[in-house]
Amino acid sequence: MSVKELFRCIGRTEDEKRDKMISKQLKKADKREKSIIKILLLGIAESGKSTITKQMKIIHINGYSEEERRQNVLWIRKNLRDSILTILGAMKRLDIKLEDEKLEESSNYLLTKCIEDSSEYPDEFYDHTSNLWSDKGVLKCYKRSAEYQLIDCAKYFLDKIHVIRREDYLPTEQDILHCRTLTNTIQKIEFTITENKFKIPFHVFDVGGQRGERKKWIQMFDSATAILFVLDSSTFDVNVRDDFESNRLLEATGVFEHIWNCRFLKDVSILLFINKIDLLVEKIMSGSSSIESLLKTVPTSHKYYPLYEKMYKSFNDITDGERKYFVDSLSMCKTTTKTIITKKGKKQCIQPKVSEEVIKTAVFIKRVFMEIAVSSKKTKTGRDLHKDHDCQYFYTCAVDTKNIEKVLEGVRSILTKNALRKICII
Ligand SMILES: Nc1nc2c(ncn2[C@@H]2O[C@H](COP(=O)(O)OP(=O)(O)O)[C@@H](O)[C@H]2O)c(=O)[nH]1
Ligand SMILES: [Mg+2]
Repeated sequence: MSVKELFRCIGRTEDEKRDKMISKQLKKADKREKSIIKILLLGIAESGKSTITKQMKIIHINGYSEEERRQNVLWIRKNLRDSILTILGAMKRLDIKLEDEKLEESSNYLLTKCIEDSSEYPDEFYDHTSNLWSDKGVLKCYKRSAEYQLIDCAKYFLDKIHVIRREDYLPTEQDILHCRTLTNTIQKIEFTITENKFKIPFHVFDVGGQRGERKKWIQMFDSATAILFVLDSSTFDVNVRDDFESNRLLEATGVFEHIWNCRFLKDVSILLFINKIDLLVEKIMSGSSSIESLLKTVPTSHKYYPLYEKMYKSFNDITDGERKYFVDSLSMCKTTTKTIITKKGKKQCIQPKVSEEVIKTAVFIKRVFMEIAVSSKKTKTGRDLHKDHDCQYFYTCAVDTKNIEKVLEGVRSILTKNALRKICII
């Protein structure tokens, strides 16, 4: 072999070595890419998507630093202001009077001086709000909040005015979980979970749920591993914000059906979070609303009337399994527990018994959505569109870290098994 040939040979070997290395790296990158679990949080506005993202940060990343907690102060004070202004506005519309007439001055102050967004809240603001919040008329209007649009955290923050008003107020994690902020950009959080000694990366995307924001969802569908569809179970008697014609549960049903039948998601499983079960319990137990009254307000010509009517016909007929699943999920919620003093004078946390009506309502809502998810749909070529994906449901309370921790454990185990199977590890 001539020296020239020898050099050519060495060159080829180097090229081959490099090619081999590149292909190895590409395979590794592909494996890593495939192993990423990409979760999209979808659902209509105010269903609890951002709260679930916050819980993931608390459970899987390192929670909220002092600085991050401080950044929420202004949002919380704004939540407080929005809450009292909404209630006072609704009192006028619903013609509910203040019990203490002297508080008219407080109401006028807030309705005239505090309507602009502000970063400063003077002492008078807190004094007037605090006085009004203890008025029976204001409370009566708060209890009728299904008839107007009030943020869910209203009571939580109004009960804490004395803390929130302090100059050195630093929100707790619970305060952050209750804080309502508007999501109008796509937010992403990343964390890693170790399963069978393999590090599995999770990328979670939180999007806006308002009608205008839903157009942006489709760009996220590519390479999604799972959809986490969040549904507010407590507002079956409330209309969509800015649309007094449209019921929130019906709107969520339509969005869910659209996602389930979307051809870009035909092999993406859906995890349905039937959320805000704490508020559902509170609403039904107070006797202020029922599924029966919802059915009475849905026009018989509505697309989903037959589905709702069919599910309502079996309202009293629930299985032991369905009952147990709801009761067990509720027992994981710290939020709904009550503290009692035992005969021996000790404090004890108990989960109060819920009425049959609560359980049946939770089962009714689950059945509506699962009915959509089990119905088959054929493509033009006659294939079953839903052959490669399924839907599993969980009852959740997104503001309850204990409940979400347990639910996410279940979700994680489903998803990591799928991911490891995909990259041929198990
Ligand atoms: N009580 C209660 N409040 C909740 C629950 N989930 C969410 N919220 C509150 O509902 C409001 C809207 O939640 P958010 O996560 O912003 O909804 P998103 O629009 O879907 O992102 C916030 O004030 C949350 O604290 C829940 O399970 N129980
Ligand atoms: Mg959000």
